[in-house]
Amino acid sequence: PALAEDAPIRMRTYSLSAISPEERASLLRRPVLKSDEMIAKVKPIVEDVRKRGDAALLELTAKFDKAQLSTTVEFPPFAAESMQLDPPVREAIDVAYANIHKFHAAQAQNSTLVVETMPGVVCSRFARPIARVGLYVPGGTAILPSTALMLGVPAQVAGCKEIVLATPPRPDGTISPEVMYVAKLVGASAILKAGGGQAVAAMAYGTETVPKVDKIFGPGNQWVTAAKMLVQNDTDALVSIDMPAGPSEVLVIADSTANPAFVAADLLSQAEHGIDSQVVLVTVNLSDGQVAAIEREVDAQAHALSRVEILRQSVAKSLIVRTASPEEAIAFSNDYAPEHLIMHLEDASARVASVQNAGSVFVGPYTPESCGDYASGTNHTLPTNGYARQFSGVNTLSFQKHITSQEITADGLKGLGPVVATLADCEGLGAHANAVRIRLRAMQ
Ligand code: HSO
Ligand code: ZN
Repeated sequence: PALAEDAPIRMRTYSLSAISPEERASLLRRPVLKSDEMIAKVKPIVEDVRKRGDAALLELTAKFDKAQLSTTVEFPPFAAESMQLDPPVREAIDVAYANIHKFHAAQAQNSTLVVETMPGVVCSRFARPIARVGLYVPGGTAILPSTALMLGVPAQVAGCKEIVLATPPRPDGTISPEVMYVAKLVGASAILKAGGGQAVAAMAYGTETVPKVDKIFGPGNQWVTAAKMLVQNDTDALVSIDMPAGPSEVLVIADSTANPAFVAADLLSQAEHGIDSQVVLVTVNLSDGQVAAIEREVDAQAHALSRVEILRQSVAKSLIVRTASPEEAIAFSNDYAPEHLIMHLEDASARVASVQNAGSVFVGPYTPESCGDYASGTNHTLPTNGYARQFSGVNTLSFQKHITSQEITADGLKGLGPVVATLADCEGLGAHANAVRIRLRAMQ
């Protein structure tokens, strides 16, 4: 139902001390994502691209993106006219690129781990880049050069040989100059002008012109997510994905030292992403008046923002949870496992130690999530939907895999061989035992 234009933009409020364990559990749950249904819907699209390749891709791009293309892929060098930017924008992208590069280069694991587990038994582990990666940069209601940076820089730093950047074209068939400029900076080897499930399918299987990739990264709408899940489960595609994605989220913890205007601004910055964005404010020992001050700020700032229509809907679905201590607030946050956690707390730095589940943490009054979204250096592709319990955000290691290796000396085998032969006998695997004993005998 349409919400009245002059209606206050406000969240629902709960007190943790006044609700049942069942109600608390329901506050932790995200709206159900119907992944089975979406996978069934996207399947014909994925199949079509797998079977008919470029022809299907061109038809689907004409249908969904209203762009009539003669070819969906562009290879470097990309035309300078396609990336003309105002100098301040270009300089801002350059600073963001440098910071993200610095932080992600520091994460690369380039040294070999070597451990002698027993005398003469040396085990090692080293990293290699995933050779071919596909990066999905969403189109939709906002252009997202920042997402191109967040996926492209770690791919570049990890040393991936082929970097295919997919993004839906504009109706005139072009890609935004900001995204094109980032594609050049990160050394993309191809631009796929397609979106949705069709782009994912093209990268998973390859087409006449689209290079097949080994791993697909990036956020996207339900179609993109469903297609990623589908191709990941197809052994013919032989492709993996970064993580399951859902609508964006932030959880903000605020005590009485928090500036209500800053808190409201942080909530709204995440709420503007889409009508399904989740924002949660967890207050610590705030009086009714202090909570009301934040609510007034949310309402006032929201009405002055360009995406007020999105905010009206996302804020209405959002929560305020009142707690009586920082421990209780952080425990709630750990159970919620937010994509982003912002701490407006007196002793915010010291409290980070008690964070168990979150995609990325923003500490203290001068650390808006916006900085991590764009340019401080951390990645903004983060686990949503509670997946911060078991997933890390995208990072340099997401673009590398590890190979283990071992080298055993003759003396080493004299020590370890009998152990292995005993275990092989115990499993009834005589050939395994034999591969050891044949050597032990030869050494006698
Ligand atoms: N907050 C988003 C990332 C983003 N913000 C892109 C602005 N541009 C991830 O949840
Ligand atoms: Zn954002």
